[in-house]
Amino acid sequence: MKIAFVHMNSDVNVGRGAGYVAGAILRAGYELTFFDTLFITPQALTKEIIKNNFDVLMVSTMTMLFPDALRIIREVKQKKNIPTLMGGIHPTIMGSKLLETHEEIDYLCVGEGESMVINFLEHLNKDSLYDVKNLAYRRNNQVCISPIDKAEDLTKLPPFPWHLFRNKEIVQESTGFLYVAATRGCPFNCSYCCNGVYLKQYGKNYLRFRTIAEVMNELKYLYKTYSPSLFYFADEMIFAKPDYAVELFQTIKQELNIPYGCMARVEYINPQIVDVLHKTGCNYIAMGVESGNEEFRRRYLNRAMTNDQIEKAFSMVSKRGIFTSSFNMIGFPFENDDFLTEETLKLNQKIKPDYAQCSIFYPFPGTKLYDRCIELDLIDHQKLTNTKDYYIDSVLKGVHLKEKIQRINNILNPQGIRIYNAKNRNLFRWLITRLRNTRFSRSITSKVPNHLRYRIRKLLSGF
Ligand code: B12
Ligand code: SF4
Repeated sequence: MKIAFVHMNSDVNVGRGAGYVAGAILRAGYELTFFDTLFITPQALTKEIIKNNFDVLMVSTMTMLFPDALRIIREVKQKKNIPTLMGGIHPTIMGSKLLETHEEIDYLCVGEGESMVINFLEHLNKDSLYDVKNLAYRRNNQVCISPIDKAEDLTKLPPFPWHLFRNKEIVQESTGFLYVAATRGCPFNCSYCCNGVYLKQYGKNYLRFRTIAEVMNELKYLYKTYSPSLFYFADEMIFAKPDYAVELFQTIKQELNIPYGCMARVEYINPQIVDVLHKTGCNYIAMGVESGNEEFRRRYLNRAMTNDQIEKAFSMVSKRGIFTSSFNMIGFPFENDDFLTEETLKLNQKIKPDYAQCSIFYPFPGTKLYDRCIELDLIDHQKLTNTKDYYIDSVLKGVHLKEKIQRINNILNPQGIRIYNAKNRNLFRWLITRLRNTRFSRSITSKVPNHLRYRIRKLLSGF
């Protein structure tokens, strides 16, 4: 069976979910052609699919790229009626509703796809197809959903098919970062994040950890093949089991000794963890602030950390010379959004991250804040259909944030986007260490007061 697999993509990044599902198909011995929409126009893609006589069309998509995914499926279906299966976070959160409104989609994968897709291919065109778990389908003009399977056993995942992606997607050109993942899931349920959908589907079992040996094998292969300057753990919550994170980072130090970065919630940052991060080569940490107003965060974003915790976490990390980045959001569906933004600015000015990232609230279906937007009829559906990322403007009715986000970005990052470059930084660190150890520089630095020394280090750490 010949499968056309389309990864809907809008950024130079490896699609982790699409990759694992494609990897499972390849491991099972099927013929698969992988298309990444970043590198092929919808017209050329449709042509290729028709020309090559594929038996099945599979598409992986996020919410913002769903309209484009639908267009591709529709075009293919008009010319050749092959079965279509759509998977990814969007079908997962929308469930059977998508089949009710879009007749060009035949099947949906609702939830994780590695086991499901193999069962699907084995049972396609048979009556037993309806026993396949995580499947939404039509039968006798009715839309049905089969039961959800248990969460994937991460020790049984297929090898990640890095070869399906281009080198420029694998290692970010501007930073030298290579995104990897050691875990799946997050125990929290922020009101704007889709993680809650997975929690509802799978319960606590959704949070899983790959074995450290497997992660290390992958990192060694990646290091040898792509020589990134930093491995970035884009895991939702790698610190959910702090002992696991500590062991992983120590093993990276012992066996590879190359810099790494990760995302963290401030609640997990304490002196012991920071010490481990510093000693094991953590060079970059991104932590969520989202809103500077503690009460708003707790009541409406379901994020219970205090401002004091945020301040302490950023201070502990940056004192160790680790590059810090904060995640922030504006354009919340509440009347006091301008006030909230001011609070967010104030908090960022206190914590002084090396870089402050700011996005505009986007209502993802399946989240609490989406429900609020629907209830109050706040969404401009035209804007929603045309929005492909959440840095440009709001999708709420009558809300225009283009100028505001520019202003905020200028205030938050007066030096512009400070691209972290691990290669330059390592060279720089090496030079500094060398210079610091000469008798001349020791005699000079001993005369510099402590608070100034910290400032200079902070200034230099951006390079
Ligand atoms: C890591 C991550 C990133 C990384 C890497 C993204 C990537 N391409 O893998 C980075 C930082 C680059 C990133 C960027 C963005 N991200 Co992001 N990201 C995540 C995060 C934290 C984990 C995603 C992940 O790897 N999950 C694990 C994989 C294995 O799960 P999965 O992708 O769902 O795939 C499984 C199933 O869906 C299914 N499946 C997937 N495809 C297919 C296809 C078929 C045929 C089948 C059968 C099954 C199937 O099987 C997979 C394996 O089990 C999630 C949070 C979350 N809780 O999911 C957000 C999340 C996916 N990101 C989100 C967003 C919005 C973005 C951006 C658009 C942000 C922006 N720039 O504006 C960009 C878009 C990037 C792009 N490629 O276009 C949203 C998406 C919301 C939505 N409903 O679409 C999420 C859910 C966070 C949130 N806000 O709630 N992201
Ligand atoms: S901590 Fe991050 S990944 Fe977890 S629910 Fe909140 S926003 Fe989503």
